[in-house]
Amino acid sequence: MWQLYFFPLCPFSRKVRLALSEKGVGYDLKREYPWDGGERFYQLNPSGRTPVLRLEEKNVTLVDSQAICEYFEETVDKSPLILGTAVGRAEIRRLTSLFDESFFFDVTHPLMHEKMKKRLVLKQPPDSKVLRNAMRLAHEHLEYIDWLINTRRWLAGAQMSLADFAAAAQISVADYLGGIDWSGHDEAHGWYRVMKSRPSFRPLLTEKMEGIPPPAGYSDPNS
Ligand SMILES: N[C@@H](CCC(=O)N[C@@H](CS)C(=O)NCC(=O)O)C(=O)O
Repeated sequence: MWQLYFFPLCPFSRKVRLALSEKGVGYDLKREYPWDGGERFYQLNPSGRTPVLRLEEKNVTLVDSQAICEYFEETVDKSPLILGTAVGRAEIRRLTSLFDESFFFDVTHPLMHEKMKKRLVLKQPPDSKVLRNAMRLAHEHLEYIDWLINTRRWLAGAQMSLADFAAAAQISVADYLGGIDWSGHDEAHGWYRVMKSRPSFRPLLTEKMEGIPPPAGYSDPNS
């Protein structure tokens, strides 16, 4: 059985969990907080980052959410997530990396640092200026999602793809940390509600990070 080293507010672990669930791949969860520096974890991944996926009986370790998702895309036929023509697959990869990199850098990471790491590890108050800037940038990203959903059925085209899961994974962590304001973003909000109502999303929405309760409505697929 695969074992996923993760923590509840790691957006990249969420992306992997959504992809594994959509593809019907079973796994056990092992909570790992990178800042605690577990020795076994650093042996598996010297960069000290989650997610890490390990198959002990075959001595296989997979690191990096995109490498993990591509591995299962290549080895499991069910529910293709990087699909369509070569041009279509390039668009899926472009948007996946946009959310993994830009959204994470602009929105998720500053929120995680200010509201999670400072609270749990550094014991410092959050910087309201950094939080305001992250929320401003979140609006810009949501505006882009509004535009995408106005022009196509799913983020990267006619079919649901890894781009939708990568984006929803980032947004779900930002939402947990109170960084998402949907006002003025009806299209993006409608798309996110659909993502939230998928069976693959349910376990993520009911999971809590110790010491940080989510806001009201976070786990409700209709809100
Ligand atoms: N590109 C990597 C990024 C992984 C990453 O940045 N993980 C964060 C958690 S969300 C981490 O473990 N950071 C180390 C730390 O916070 O000390 C992926 O897609 O898996």
